Amino acid sequence: MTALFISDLHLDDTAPSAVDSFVRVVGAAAGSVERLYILGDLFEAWIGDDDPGEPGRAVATALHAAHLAGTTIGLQHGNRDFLLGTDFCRRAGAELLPDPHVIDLYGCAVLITHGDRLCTDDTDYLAFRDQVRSEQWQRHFLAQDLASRRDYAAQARTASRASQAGKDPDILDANQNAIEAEMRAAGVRFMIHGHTHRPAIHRFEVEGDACTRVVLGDWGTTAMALRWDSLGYKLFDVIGNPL
Ligand SMILES: [Mn+2]
Repeated sequence: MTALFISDLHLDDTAPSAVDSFVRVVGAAAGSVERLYILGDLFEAWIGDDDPGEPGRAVATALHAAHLAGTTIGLQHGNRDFLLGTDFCRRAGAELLPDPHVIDLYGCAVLITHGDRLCTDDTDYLAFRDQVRSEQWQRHFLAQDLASRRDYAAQARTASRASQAGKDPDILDANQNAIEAEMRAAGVRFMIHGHTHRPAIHRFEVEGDACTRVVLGDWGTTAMALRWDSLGYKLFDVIGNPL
């Protein structure tokens, strides 16, 4: 069994080369990787499954081909594409997973999450998150026409950039207490997440137990992904190195 974990592709129609990289990686994974996990922010923005535009179509087509080749695809929401729904997942042959979610890898219980919930020092963001994850907000948003939703998404992105630029970088990182609380609550000693774009393998102790936290990287000219098979796991550049 081989599992591949990726996140933070932030695909949109302004950077077709990133979509091409994704399609290439998924094509190489198809059939040879048994489980592909996408831990959020596959898209830079998602305004609803009824948006007919690229890159949603190209991504769904590539994922569905991998699904048909025997790769199980698990998808989590990120803070940018939290409106990805059942219709997109059906087209992509993917399963929408809850966040957080615990999976079993060779007998090791591993918690997977996008990671934004761990950034507990960023209280403005967590308040915004609560608002946009409410059913009422989402129903109201999705009832608007596509042009209005597109305008809102563009404004939200500009506001998010401005807000992040004024914050101490430490505030935007995962909080160690939140990480440990999450691991204790789930009863795991291994966690994989994305979101912060700070790829690394962190080792620490919780209640005397050795714990590991793997952070995946965002996609640019390189993309740090995690591969896990019977020999162990490694964080590597999935764009520069064939699978
Ligand atoms: Mn994110």
